[in-house]
Amino acid sequence: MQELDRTTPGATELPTLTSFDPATGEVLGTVPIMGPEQVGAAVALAREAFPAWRDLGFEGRRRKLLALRDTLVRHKDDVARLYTRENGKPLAEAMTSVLACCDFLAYYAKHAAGLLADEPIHVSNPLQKNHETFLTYEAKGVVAVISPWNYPLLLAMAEISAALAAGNAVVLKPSELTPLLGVKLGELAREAGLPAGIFAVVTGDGRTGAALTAAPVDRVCFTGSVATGTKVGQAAMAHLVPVTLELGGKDPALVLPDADLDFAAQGLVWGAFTNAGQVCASVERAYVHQRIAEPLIAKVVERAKALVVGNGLDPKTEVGPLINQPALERIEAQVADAVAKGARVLTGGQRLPGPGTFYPPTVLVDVTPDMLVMQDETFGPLLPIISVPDEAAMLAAANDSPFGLSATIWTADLDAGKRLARQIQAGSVWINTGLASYGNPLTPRGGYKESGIGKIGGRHGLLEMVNAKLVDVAVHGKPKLWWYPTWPAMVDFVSAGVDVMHGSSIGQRLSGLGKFLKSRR
Ligand code: TXE
Repeated sequence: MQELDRTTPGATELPTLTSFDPATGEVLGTVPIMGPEQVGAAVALAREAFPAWRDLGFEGRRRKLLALRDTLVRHKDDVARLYTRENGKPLAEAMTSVLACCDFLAYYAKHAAGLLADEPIHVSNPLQKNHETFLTYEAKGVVAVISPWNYPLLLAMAEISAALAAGNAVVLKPSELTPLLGVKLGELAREAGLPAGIFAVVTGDGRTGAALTAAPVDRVCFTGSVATGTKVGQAAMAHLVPVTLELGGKDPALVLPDADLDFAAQGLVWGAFTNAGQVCASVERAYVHQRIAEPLIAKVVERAKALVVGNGLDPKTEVGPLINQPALERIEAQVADAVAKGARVLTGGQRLPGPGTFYPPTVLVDVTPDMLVMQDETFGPLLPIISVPDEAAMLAAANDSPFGLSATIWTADLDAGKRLARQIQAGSVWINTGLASYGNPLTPRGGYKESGIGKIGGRHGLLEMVNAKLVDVAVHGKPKLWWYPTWPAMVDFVSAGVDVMHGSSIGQRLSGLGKFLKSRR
C-alpha cells in the first residue's frame, strides 16, 4: 500500500471497504474508500510524471512494460490465486486471464511504435501539390481506467497497457468487489520499476469512480454496466473529456440447422456458463432452428448437468460462485419471472446451499420475449433457449434488443455464417467460437447500441489513447492563388476548378480547364 500512502493525503483515516471470497464468505482484506482529495492527488502526481514518461519514447516504455510483464510472470501463481479468491472463477480461468494480461502488455510494448508511426497523407488536389502532409500521434496525458469485477485484471489491463505504451500516465479505479487485485497490480508496477505516479491505483466504490471522472483527466475508459456507463459518459462530456464505454450485453447465439450438434452444444454450454455466466459477452439467449431444437437441447442439458460447481481453488471445479448475494437474488428473480410466465427449467433453477453464493448452470425452455431473462442482462448462469422456424426469424429476434455487444453463430456453412454475421447488429460476431477475442490483444472489440462507445484492443484500441495531429508542410513555401489580394476573375477561376475536378462529362471538364487557364491571376 506504499503507493496509496505516497499519493493519497489522509488515506489512513479514510473509511474502508471489505473484500470477500464469494466461495466461502471469508474476509480477504480491506482498502480505503478514497474521496476527491485522494483521487485528485493521484491525478496530480500522474500529470507531473506524464511528460518524462512520454519523452522516454517507445523504446524506453517497451523496456518498462516488458519488465511489468516479467514481474507478472514471476508472481503468476499468487496473482491467479488471489483472482480466484476475490472473484470466484476457477483457477485455470484465473491463470488464463493472467496469460492474457501478459499478452496485452507484450503486444503493446512491442508494437505501439509501429502502430503509432507517423502516417503520410497523399493529397491529390493539384493546387496543394508539393506538400508534405502527415498525421502524428501524441499521448493524451492522464487516462482514467474504471473497471468492473468480473475480469478485474484482464479488462483493466487491455486499456492500461495501451494507454501506457502510447505514453500516458494511468490512474486505475478497480471495482469495490475486487479491490485487492487492483492494489496487487499497483504493487507489481512498483516492483517492475515503473516511475512513481505513472500508474496509480485509487480504491473505493462508485463515489471514488465519480471523483476520478470529475478530476482533470484527459480520457476516461470505463467498463461496467449501462446505467453507470451513462453517468460516467455524461460526467466526462461535461468537461468534453473523451470516453470509451464498454458496457453490458444480451448476446444471442444463433444455431443453424446444419450445425454439428455435439460441437454446438459444447460451445453454447461454455459460452453461457464460463465464469458462472458473469461475462459481458456470454451467451445470454439461444435461438435454435426448430429442425434441430429437440436433440440440441437434450445435448445442452446433459452437458450443463455434468458441470462441476464449487470453489474455484478446487482443480475439479468448472463453475465457481456468483460474485455476491445481490447477484444471486437477481438470477433468482429472472428465473421466478420466467417460470411464472410459463418457462420450464430443464436443469438447475435453485441456488445451492451456502456459505458461498453458488447457483448451478440452468437451462430454460418455453421462454418468450416478454420474460426478464430474454430482455435484461442476466450476467449469471442461465441459458434460455428458443426454437425458431427459420433464419429470418432468428436474425430478427437477435437484433431485437437495445444491446449490441456480440453474438455467436453455429453452422457448417461458413459463407452462410459470414453473410449472417454482416446482418447482426453487434460489435463482435463469432462463428463456431465465442469470447476468444477478449483475451487477444490484436482484435478490437466494442459495442453497438447501448453496449458502448469506442474500441478496446488492436490498433483501434491504441488510437483511443492518443491525439491525432495533422501536420501540413508546404515544401516550397510559395503564396497560394487564393491568398489576398483577390482578383476580379477569382470566382470564375474557382468555378472552373469545380468543373475541372468534378464535371459530370469529359466536355465539362475540358471546357472548365480552358476557363481555368484564362481566369488565372
Ligand atoms: O458494473 P458497475 P459492475 C458490464 C456487465 C455488467 C457490469 C458488471 O455487462 O453489466 O459490467 O460490472 C464504478 N462514476 N461489463 O457491476 O456497477 C464502480 O465502482 C464512476 C461489460 O462492476 O457499472 C466499478 O469500479 N464510476 C463488459 C465500475 O464503475 C462508478 C465487461 C463498474 O461498476 C460510478 C465486463 C460512478 N457514478 C462487465 N458508480 C464489456 N462490455 O467488456 C460506480 N462506478
